[in-house]
Amino acid sequence: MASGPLPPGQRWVAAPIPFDIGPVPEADLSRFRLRLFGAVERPRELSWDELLALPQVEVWADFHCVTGWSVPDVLWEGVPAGAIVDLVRPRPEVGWVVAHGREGYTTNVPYAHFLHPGTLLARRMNGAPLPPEHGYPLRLVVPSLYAWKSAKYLQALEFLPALRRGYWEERGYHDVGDPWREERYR
Ligand SMILES: Nc1nc2c(c(=O)[nH]1)N[C@H]1C(S)=C(S)[C@@H](COP(=O)(O)O)O[C@H]1N2
Ligand SMILES: [Mo]
Repeated sequence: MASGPLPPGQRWVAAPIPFDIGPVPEADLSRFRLRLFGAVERPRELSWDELLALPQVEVWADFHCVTGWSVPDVLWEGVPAGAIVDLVRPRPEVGWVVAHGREGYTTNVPYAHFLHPGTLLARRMNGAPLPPEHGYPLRLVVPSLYAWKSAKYLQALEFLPALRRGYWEERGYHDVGDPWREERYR
């Protein structure tokens, strides 16, 4: 629950600053689908109710944006990434996960970070449903990496053997993005 130390080159702020490549997309839980596909044994498409039936966790984590701000002690609640792994069974050659946002955003996450115990598919933030501008109804949260890897408006996770760059990575952001190593750009 306590905030960790501040990664190099960061400063604390009170709340995350919404950052989007486009307008916040509309959301309708009755039509929600999360597509899980790629190099997996069992591709799946989950409805909102099916997502709620999976294991749920609470994760307290600091949130580090590559532009220099960090938010201490964000409480996230949702489905641990490990439950998704158990469900779809990624093939042994998987090395990357590409997260897709509904508005077209993508980001590539190293599979090793996806497997970190703190990584989750978050439905709630600080005790309430995700606010629209923070990813409603679902976002990936990867606390071990800079915030751009935490894709909002999550609609699909794609498991891949080789690196395929996402939106910011194609534009020069780091493929991994570890804040402790200051992996901002490449
Ligand atoms: N779908 C989607 N997810 C996204 C983005 C985006 O534009 N679209 N921006 C990323 C970036 S660059 C950052 S810094 C964080 C910001 O999270 P926040 O908007 O909740 O503060 O979201 C990340 N996730
Ligand atoms: Mo960002």
